[in-house]
Amino acid sequence: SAGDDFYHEPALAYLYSFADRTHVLLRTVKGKAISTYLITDERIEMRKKASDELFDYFEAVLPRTEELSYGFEIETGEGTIEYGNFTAEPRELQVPRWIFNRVFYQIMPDRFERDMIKKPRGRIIETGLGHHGGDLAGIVKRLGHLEGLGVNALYLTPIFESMTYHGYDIVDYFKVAGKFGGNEAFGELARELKRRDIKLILDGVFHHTSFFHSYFQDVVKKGGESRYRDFYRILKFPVVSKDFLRVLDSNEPPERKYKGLKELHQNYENFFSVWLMPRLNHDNPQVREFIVSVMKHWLEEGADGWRLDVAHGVPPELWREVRERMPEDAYLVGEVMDDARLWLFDKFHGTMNYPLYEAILRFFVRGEISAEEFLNWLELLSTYYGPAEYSMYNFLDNHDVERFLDLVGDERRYLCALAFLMTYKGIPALFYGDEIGLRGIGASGMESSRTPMKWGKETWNTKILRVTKALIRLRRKSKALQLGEFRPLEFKGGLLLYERVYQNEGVLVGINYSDVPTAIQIPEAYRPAADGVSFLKMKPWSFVALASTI
Ligand code: ARE
Repeated sequence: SAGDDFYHEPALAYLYSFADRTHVLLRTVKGKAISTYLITDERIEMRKKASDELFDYFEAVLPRTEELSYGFEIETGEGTIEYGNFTAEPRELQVPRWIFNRVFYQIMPDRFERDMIKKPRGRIIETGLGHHGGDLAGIVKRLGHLEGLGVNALYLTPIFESMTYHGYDIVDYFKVAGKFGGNEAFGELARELKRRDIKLILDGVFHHTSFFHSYFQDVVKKGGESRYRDFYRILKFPVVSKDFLRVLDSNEPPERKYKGLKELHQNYENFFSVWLMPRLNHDNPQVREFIVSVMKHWLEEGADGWRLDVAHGVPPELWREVRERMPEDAYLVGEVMDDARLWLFDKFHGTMNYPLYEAILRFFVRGEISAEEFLNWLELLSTYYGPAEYSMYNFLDNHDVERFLDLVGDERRYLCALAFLMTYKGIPALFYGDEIGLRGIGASGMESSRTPMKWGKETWNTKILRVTKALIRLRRKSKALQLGEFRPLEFKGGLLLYERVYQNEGVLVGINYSDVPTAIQIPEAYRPAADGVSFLKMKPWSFVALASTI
């Protein structure tokens, strides 16, 4: 029956409105439909958008409408089939309006800039390349650099009291770390950012706390008698052995000590077997209250949103509750490593877009997929996320992955990928140092990207800086790039050619990601922006972006 071969429901992400468009999607069993039509007052041919192993997805994009009565006509090998009869209001996601014209800049405070001379450091744990001494006053000092670059939103990795340089082991959620300048420095930073209209999101580490958080310390000391015993996922009391505590308090050199601790058994759940990071018990309503109170507090103190660490390791329902209880204009971004559908729509406004990053790696870095396959991947993600795509946090770089420039090894390739990021749907984000061509350090694995920022201009890659600035400027002034429909024109071999369209504004983007020159055809509407030519030559590893009234 039609019901088995074809599928549509008048709900996300099959029927939705975003900006000036309404989108209607239809899923068909792979290979079944030759062409499909959306039947409203008109008969509109739907575009085949993507395919996966089981299905093909078709889409019609219409001028925005508040209500739609429609059905489908499907041409198959065995004749034409009519499917569905719906009347529905396309859904629209509620997201903070301010996010769309933003370009994020991510900073790991320890590695950016140091300004205060003397700071209390307290107890520290040395890992990786250790503490470099950056602080919040250092960020304030360099806000001119951010403004010059054109970024207008900031994501800071954890700034609260902790013992490591990275700060993912929080001991006090209501105190900005002394090593970063404390609450006072935060107030100053928040004020300076507001003055410059730069939004701020903080890193919320609520999957686990530090071993040294007072709640967990209470459990370590009092065991089953602790009032915080249900804050964590304890397997057995005592949570650590006497041996563990003895090694912990010993004067052994850090490396020996932490290796020793790692080998000693622990009776609690944690983050990836890291003893320092005991996992919170998210089923406990008190833990939920705690999370909500911390998040609200820092929004009141001047933050504009949160990036939620290991969000995929926390039950999605908790994030729905959080979403309901936060102010509507707080941007909530979850760290979700793969398919994020469970965590979007009524939970996070966006997630760190790892599936997009994976597609980018396969096309731009590893050359494993052709432009055609890259497009299919993009369009599949689009069928999964629908309108949420526009509020995803998109990146080429962050503190957990190798620097993109190191991965592609060449500035032209890097800039092609950056051009894609800045002209695609979703909120683009840079990682500090990307703009100057900062390279990774020889640290192991994921910490390699955390090179201290270089402030000596003689070390900067000025081409990368210039092009990055130009791309940010283009992104910020173009509603088409922020809100517009994505229209693929030609994806072939190493060539990506597409349009972004919003109202009467269009941007044409061509990326020649190959070692041979090519030429692209310029659609009529963009010719004035291309000095009248109808073909444009493109060098190897180059891109072009033309903005025009269409
Ligand atoms: C440090 C070292 C590591 C070492 C680890 C254990 O850097 O090389 O393996 O210690 O000894 C923070 C610090 C890290 C630190 C870590 C533990 O930034 O430097 O590691 O704490 O002390 C998974 C998670 C994902 C997580 C990444 C890192 O799913 O949530 O791993 N990302 C967040 C933050 C991190 C942070 C933490 C979580 C902990 O962004 O910076 O680490 O609060 C595949 C898997 C993913 C996996 C990913 C990376 O894609 O599918 O699940 O992500 O690989 O390993």
